[in-house]
Amino acid sequence: MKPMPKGFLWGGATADFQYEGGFNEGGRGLLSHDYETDGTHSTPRTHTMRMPDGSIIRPASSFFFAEAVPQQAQPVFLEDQYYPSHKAVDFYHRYKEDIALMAEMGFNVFRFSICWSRIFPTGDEDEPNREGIAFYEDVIRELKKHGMEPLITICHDEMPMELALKYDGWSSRHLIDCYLRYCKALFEAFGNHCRYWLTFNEINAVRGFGPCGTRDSSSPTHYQAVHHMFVASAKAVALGHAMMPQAMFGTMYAMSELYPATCKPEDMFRHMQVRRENWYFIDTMARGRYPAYAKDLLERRGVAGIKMEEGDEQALLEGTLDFVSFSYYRSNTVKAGDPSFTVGGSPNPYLESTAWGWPVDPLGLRYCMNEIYDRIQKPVFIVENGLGAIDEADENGYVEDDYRIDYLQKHLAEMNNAVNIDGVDCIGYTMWAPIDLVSLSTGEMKKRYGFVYVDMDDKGNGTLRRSRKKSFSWMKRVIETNGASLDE
Ligand code: BGP
Repeated sequence: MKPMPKGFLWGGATADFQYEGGFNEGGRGLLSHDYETDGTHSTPRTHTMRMPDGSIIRPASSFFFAEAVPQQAQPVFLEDQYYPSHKAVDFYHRYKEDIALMAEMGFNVFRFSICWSRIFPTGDEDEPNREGIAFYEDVIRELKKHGMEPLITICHDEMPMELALKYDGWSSRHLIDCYLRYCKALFEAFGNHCRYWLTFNEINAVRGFGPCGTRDSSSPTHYQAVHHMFVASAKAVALGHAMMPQAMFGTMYAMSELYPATCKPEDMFRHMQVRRENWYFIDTMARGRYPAYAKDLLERRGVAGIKMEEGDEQALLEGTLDFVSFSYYRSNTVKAGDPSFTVGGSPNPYLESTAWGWPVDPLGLRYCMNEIYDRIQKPVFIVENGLGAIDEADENGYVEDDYRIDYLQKHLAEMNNAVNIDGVDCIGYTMWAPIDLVSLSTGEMKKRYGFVYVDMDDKGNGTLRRSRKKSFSWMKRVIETNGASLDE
């Protein structure tokens, strides 16, 4: 295969509450995800909350599974529950070892998210927490020492718990001010060393209490909250460009490819409508205005309109994105008359699925890159892609993960085709997640993605020892050859 263009960024991606741990160290405040249990007793994973009568409720409020959280419910920690974000896999204390492992593979970029409540413990302070800043300064220094470019996610599906409890999260415009204060602190502290920034993670997929802080996750509340996130992101981009002339901004979108179930015109039309559920986010943020179809989309969702304030439209125009970044794990299929379309969609008879039921579709990645680039005409950046699988490690922690190599080889070859044959401008690729970490949707540890095995089980038992899997040396070779070895 032809190599990828010179300067292509190769690396891995993580998120703070799945990776970092140290939840009560360094002055960190509590985060919305700190109350989520591991997923072993129920899937999806849930928050633990106490009602005034003492009863415990477990609303499913993570990611795609948003349920309403009653007004009176208060988050609580129970002794018989395990809360994975508290320790995660301890990047907080092991970042030097982990970064050295990534450097050994040849990474020249590392995507990580900053924990908002490590910088502003309640989200409402005037000044940032110096200890939190110092931790990330150390991480960035370590990355630079190894020749790696930081790619920073400012907000990965989370917020300080106080902001959810006090203001009902992003349903309040007050969050825009809190977010901008947080961004300004990051740009001041890290701006000289960091070029690539993502304002939000999977903004088109987050919903409900965990990621958005809203107790009511119904569409009118949700799309209003999203508007506040749009304005916050655009203002952050404008501020970032003013403070750091070299900086490039993206927002990250969950971009499973979407296919019509058949060539029946009704299926095609329904496919277009459902695809627009994602374009709604990218079009608005990359072009700087709501698309013409927004009105119809919102009406079909029962949303009478978005409340805008003076200056919002101007802010959207002045803070458009420099590139479009996205996660790609799978594709979905949609057919007319399927009102229950969520992330699962209709089955696709042509594809095999992972142990967690995610259809594996490498060509869909090439399709998706072309689709975005054709429409938006800005560089794309693949910032998440990988295979969650059950790994069996030997006594040395070695895993023969040929299935992971197979998945990545096929996806990376299609990425290479999209660039070298189709002409898509792609900045880089960060694989999810180079070191095993906690699953976002299920809270499990056994759903592993890494090139590096971490000795820990679903309940946090284990030595946390890191060991290289077979895929580690395979990826090293891919990076050494800048992608030319993908057809070996
Ligand atoms: C993305 C999230 C990540 C990550 C990944 C894999 O949607 O941005 O945080 O976890 O999905 O998902 P999971 O961990 O549920 O397997």
